[in-house]
Amino acid sequence: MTVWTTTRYAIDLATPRVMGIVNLTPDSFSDGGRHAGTSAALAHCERLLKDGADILDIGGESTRPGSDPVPVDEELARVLPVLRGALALGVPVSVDTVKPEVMRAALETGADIVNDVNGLRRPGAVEAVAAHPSCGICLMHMQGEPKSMQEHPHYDDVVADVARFLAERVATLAEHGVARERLTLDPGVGFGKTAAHNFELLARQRELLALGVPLLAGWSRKSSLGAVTGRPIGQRLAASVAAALAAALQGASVLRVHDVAETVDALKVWRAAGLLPGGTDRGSDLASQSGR
Ligand code: 7PM
Repeated sequence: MTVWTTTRYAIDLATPRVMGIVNLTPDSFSDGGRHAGTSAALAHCERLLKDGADILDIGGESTRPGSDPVPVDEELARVLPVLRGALALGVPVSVDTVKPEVMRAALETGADIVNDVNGLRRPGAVEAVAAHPSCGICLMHMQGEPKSMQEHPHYDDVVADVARFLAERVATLAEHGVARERLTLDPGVGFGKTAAHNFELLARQRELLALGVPLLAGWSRKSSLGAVTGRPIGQRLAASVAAALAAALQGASVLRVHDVAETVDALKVWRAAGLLPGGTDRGSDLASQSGR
């Protein structure tokens, strides 16, 4: 049985799990000030849980494609109040950050998982998670720096390059005493990659399973989906669900999504059809249902 060991929860990855995105950008929940922003963000967390999210991922927008970094104090002020509330909701809570200071404060507050799009490469980041006895960790691949990474992405073999990078990060964490059971690996859709690179990573995603660590995939609303559908970000729901299912079919254990309800329904249908590995707790209970 595959589990993802985190601070408070051993997450059963026998079936793909859904991680709901809680994006704490100034434009998301903050019109009305900091306190109102926190309440609105927590209401969104509760919505995602009703919709069937297994994990919540809270991000203060530290590293986004094309963006400037956010100061530590600002990121802490956005993330910590929501984290405190989310930790009371009964599911594992992840914090999306690249900053060791934010990692330490989040872990001190009780965060279950550190999700780092930079793969814990900032000085002190590995030490921040290694100092914790059991927090979960998502290590993502990114080529270049957020501000410029989409200018000229280049790979000899994108899957081999991503696999080599992730293997090196797993080895570094092992040297610092972090058990493999605490990790998931993420190919980093859209982080220093063209649409062709992203789709090659999806087509060949199973090759990354050879690393022996569960995979997390984040396709939700991303520009590669716009590239194939011609649709703007607000019209990528069907494309996002399709990509999440494809990632699950290709062996991803955790799907990071905005549209939790739709993704959960889609997974239920594929699970009922035997296209995905089992799972019972939040899955369909066919025996107790009528034939409609
Ligand atoms: C603007 C551009 C806002 C991009 C937000 C984003 C991932 C992640 C993000 C991912 C993991 C988004 C991204 N993407 N963490 N954080 N994997 N592990 O689309 O793909 O949410 S931020």
